[in-house]
Amino acid sequence: MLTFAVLSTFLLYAFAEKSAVVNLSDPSGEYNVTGNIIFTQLDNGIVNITGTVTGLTPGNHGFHIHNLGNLEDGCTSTGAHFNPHNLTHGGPTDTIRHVGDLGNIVASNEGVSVINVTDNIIALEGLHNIIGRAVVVHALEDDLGRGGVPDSILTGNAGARASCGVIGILNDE
Ligand SMILES: *[C@@H]1O[C@H](CO)[C@@H](O)[C@H](O)[C@H]1NC(C)=O
Ligand SMILES: *[C@@H]1O[C@H](CO)[C@@H](O)[C@H](O)[C@H]1NC(C)=O
Ligand SMILES: *[C@@H]1O[C@H](CO)[C@@H](O)[C@H](O)[C@H]1NC(C)=O
Ligand SMILES: *[C@@H]1O[C@H](CO)[C@@H](O)[C@H](O)[C@H]1NC(C)=O
Ligand SMILES: *[C@@H]1O[C@H](CO)[C@@H](O)[C@H](O)[C@H]1NC(C)=O
Ligand SMILES: [Cu+2]
Ligand SMILES: [Zn+2]
Repeated sequence: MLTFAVLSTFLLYAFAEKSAVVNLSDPSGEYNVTGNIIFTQLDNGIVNITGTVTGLTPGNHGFHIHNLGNLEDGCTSTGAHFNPHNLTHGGPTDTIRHVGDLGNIVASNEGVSVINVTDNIIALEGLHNIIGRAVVVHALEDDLGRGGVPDSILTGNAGARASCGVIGILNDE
């Protein structure tokens, strides 16, 4: 009986993966972009990002973790990109990037983006922990720092904030 209890506790810890969730909405009412995204930290530390965003214009849309989980003034009050190392803006596979730089999501002609990617930099614990911060989906494409305009190295020049939500704990076992 004791052996069973010890073994089942071990199995629970071995297979439980920490996860977080965000429910995206458009407080401004201008874009009507909504969605739901789940972040799961895998055993190797990589974070799996899955979910769906709807109501987008077709094509690429900047997809970032912003610094603050504050929606007091809509998506505006989520602050700048989550950037604990004070680096310049980049793309998700760049060495020089904000921790929050997740690149673009791609919407179909119906305005739907199905997300199923991984990221090596964001985390659900420690210095790169995104829980309590915000996801922002932008009206325009993120140029990944390569657009050559002043905003490229700050924000990717991705335009207005079309949807956002605060990241919460889904499972922390
Ligand atoms: C997201 O939040 C809205 C309320 O703001 C709610 O109506 C909707 O059901 C939520 N969606 C999910 C998938 O939790
Ligand atoms: C927002 O989008 C939903 C479905 O994506 C649609 O049913 C609704 O009419 C839209 N509302 C506005 C104000 O565009
Ligand atoms: C990420 O999660 C999705 C949905 O559960 C799954 O299909 C996919 O295989 C996962 N990716 C990895 C790398 O674990
Ligand atoms: C961040 O870096 C910029 C230069 O890229 C510098 O001007 C600024 O002082 C730095 N801020 C902090 C808090 O280190
Ligand atoms: C996510 O992508 C992986 C391959 O990278 C695939 O095996 C898996 O079925 C996809 N899951 C979903 C829910 O689309
Ligand atoms: Cu952003
Ligand atoms: Zn950035």
